[in-house]
Amino acid sequence: MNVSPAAPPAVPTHCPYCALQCGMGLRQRPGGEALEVVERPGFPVNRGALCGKGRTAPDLLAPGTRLTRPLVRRPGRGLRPAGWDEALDRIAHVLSGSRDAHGADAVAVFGGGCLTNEKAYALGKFARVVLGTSQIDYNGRFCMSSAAAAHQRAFGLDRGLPFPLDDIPHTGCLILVGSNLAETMPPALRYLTQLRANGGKLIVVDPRRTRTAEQADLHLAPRPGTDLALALGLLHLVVAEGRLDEEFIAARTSGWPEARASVMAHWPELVERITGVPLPALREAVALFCDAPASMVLTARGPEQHSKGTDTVGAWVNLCLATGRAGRPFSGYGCLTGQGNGQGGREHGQKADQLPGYRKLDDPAARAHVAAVWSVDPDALPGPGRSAYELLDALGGDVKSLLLMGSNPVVSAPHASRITERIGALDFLAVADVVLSETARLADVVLPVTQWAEETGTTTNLEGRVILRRQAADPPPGVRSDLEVLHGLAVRLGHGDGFPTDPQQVFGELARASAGGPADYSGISYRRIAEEDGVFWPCPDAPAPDSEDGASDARAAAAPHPGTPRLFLDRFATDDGRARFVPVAHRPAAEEPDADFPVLLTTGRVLAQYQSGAQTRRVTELNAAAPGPFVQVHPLPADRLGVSEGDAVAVVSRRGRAVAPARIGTDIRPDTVFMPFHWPGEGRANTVTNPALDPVSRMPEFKVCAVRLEPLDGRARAAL
Ligand SMILES: Nc1nc2c(c(=O)[nH]1)N[C@H]1C(S)=C(S)[C@@H](COP(=O)(O)OP(=O)(O)OC[C@H]3O[C@@H](n4cnc5c(=O)[nH]c(N)nc54)[C@H](O)[C@@H]3O)O[C@H]1N2
Ligand SMILES: Nc1nc2c(c(=O)[nH]1)N[C@H]1C(S)=C(S)[C@@H](COP(=O)(O)OP(=O)(O)OC[C@H]3O[C@@H](n4cnc5c(=O)[nH]c(N)nc54)[C@H](O)[C@@H]3O)O[C@H]1N2
Ligand code: SF4
Ligand SMILES: [Mo]
Repeated sequence: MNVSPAAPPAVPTHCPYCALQCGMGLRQRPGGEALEVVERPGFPVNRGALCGKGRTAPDLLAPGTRLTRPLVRRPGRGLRPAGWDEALDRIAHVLSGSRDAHGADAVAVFGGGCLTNEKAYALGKFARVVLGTSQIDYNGRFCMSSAAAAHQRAFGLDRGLPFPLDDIPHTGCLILVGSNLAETMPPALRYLTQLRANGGKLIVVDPRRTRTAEQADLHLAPRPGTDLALALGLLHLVVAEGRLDEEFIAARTSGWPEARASVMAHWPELVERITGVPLPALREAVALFCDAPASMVLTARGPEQHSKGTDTVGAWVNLCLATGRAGRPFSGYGCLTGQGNGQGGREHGQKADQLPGYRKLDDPAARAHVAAVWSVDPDALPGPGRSAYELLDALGGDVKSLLLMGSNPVVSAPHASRITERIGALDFLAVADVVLSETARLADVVLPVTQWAEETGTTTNLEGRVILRRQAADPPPGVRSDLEVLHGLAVRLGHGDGFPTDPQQVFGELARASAGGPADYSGISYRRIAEEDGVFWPCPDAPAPDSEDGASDARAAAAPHPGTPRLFLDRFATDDGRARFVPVAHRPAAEEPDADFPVLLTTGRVLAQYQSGAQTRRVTELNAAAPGPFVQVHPLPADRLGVSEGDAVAVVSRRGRAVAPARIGTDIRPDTVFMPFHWPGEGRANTVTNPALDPVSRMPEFKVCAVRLEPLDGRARAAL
């Protein structure tokens, strides 16, 4: 009898891509080297479901797809393979030379939200302790920084969702603002389906009729860049219709009188004119939101990636506060974080103004605490540095050398031709990546690093749930982990002791550094994460708080802190425990249409590609599903231009032009075109986008700029 050997057990882990961090199992294919993905139905967030990116993620591990040897540039020529010692020696030599010649801030570090908590923590420590530079920031600045800033202002704490996704089906009405969940986090669609099955209502706010908008009871399609006016208009109607929750406002908030004044200046007819959303639809939205016993607002990049993103999110938060839809079960405001570790990546110190545990770099007590964990003098820690775009924009000026880990700004930064030129003006660029990205191609040294399935580490998903990615395969020879890279450089720069390569050891130090901070991980361990399907921060190293009736019997006192799935139910994280209304007023985008540039461009994502595409463009199945860029355009402007489906069109802004085939359909506003940003070359959307920054979050205006469309023969049709 032929008995086939039992399939090896699958290693429970998580997807390498987005912030949903879907649970998956990885196991060796029978008889083969390659890994296969199997369902992990027990993990609560996705219950086994995966999108195509998750399913095909093992393709990233294939030799030929990924880097396996360090590369070093021959002076004035191409990259050649090199040994690790040569590559690391070269980086250490040049970075210390830059520092000696031009000062510590001549060396910069740029990180990414794809890095595990351990890596993000080690990178921030490396910049401050080994390099002594203030010049560190990361791509999360381009992602959810506006929502993070608004969270801090209103609630005193920034965690993307203040409740688990599991709460969504139990709310009565959800307003989803500028999130195309159906393409950007497909397994999360089930929460919307359950919500509607339970009788709850879904409102989607998006200038395009997306696959997500198709699920909605009500779709509002505002002009890009007008969500601030929209939220103020809805709140105006709330006041006018007597729907305020005065009791909640009095008991749990501050600042309403000041906020009210600005709300009353945004009367509905004005808002209708600014946004293009008809008044009856505004009224219907208010009725759905307020008639429900509980309701939520979730924002994503649509309203956030603007030069007024922080105020816009503030306006949506105000709507929740004024109606008593925050700090209560199944109600509240949340932001759908984007990258795999977009949440944890913004907590542990790779951000320009930050120390681990979401501490502030300019807070003397925070400096003292973290300096003690790092065994350094607090006065030796540099101060806050520049934000991501400002840092990239300064390359080749006072910043001479850059170490980049986990980002591909040549494709993903706004005004990318300018940033590519600044990268070219550097004395020296070192890139650690898993693939030879467009940015790595410009480097002087490229370091091939291990990736998700080849290493262990934690990420923090969009709910604030700290989870564990486990190693499921050996890395190929020649590849080292980011932690090993930082260790190797630290040793060469005289700081060998502080940079262990074992992720669990790094996590232990991170947990201590975070103790007592807003994002307190000190009660979290790899063991607990494994046993509990993740642990929600804050989770101090302390006994469980007293039970509700105030009793604290010996057993409860001995139990560890359970973590915090739901925030703000008793108090907000501000000094007085009250949520703060912020008075905000609508203002135009940094660039409004005019005679020369009469159309609005907005940008975003498609299902099968991820971010700069550095990874997903290398996966055959995904590339077949989404092979290249396109310009989504309404038939009215297309007809006026004489453009048919598939015709190449140039999208021209004050910064440059991108060319891609037209995709014509009525699922977008006639005054707006949309481009995904996943591709380099002539179809690169970011050649065109506007780097105007939000004054608080320093978020660039990816989601709106003024353009004109030209059919490819160059005929400019300003008449559009
Ligand atoms: N397939 C895929 N999934 C991803 C990613 C990916 O690259 N590909 N990236 C991950 C990351 S890092 C992130 S940040 C998330 C992003 O997730 P999302 O925010 O869902 O993605 P986007 O496509 O950038 O933008 C969402 C929607 O905003 C709309 N929009 C544009 N301008 C405006 C506006 O002014 N107002 C409003 N209300 N809406 C507007 C767009 O039409 C778009 O449908 O996705 C994550 N998941
Ligand atoms: N026009 C426009 N531009 C945008 C946006 C938009 O909506 N419109 N969205 C913005 C947003 S929200 C984001 S998040 C950014 C993202 O844009 P990028 O910062 O470019 O993000 P990725 O493409 O994910 O690049 C990550 C790089 O790190 C590598 N990598 C992955 N894992 C690891 C690791 O563990 N270690 C190391 N060393 N490298 C690793 C990948 O191979 C890849 O090359 O794009 C922004 N740009
Ligand atoms: S939704 Fe996000 S985490 Fe889940 S499988 Fe797709 S890319 Fe991975
Ligand atoms: Mo993002």
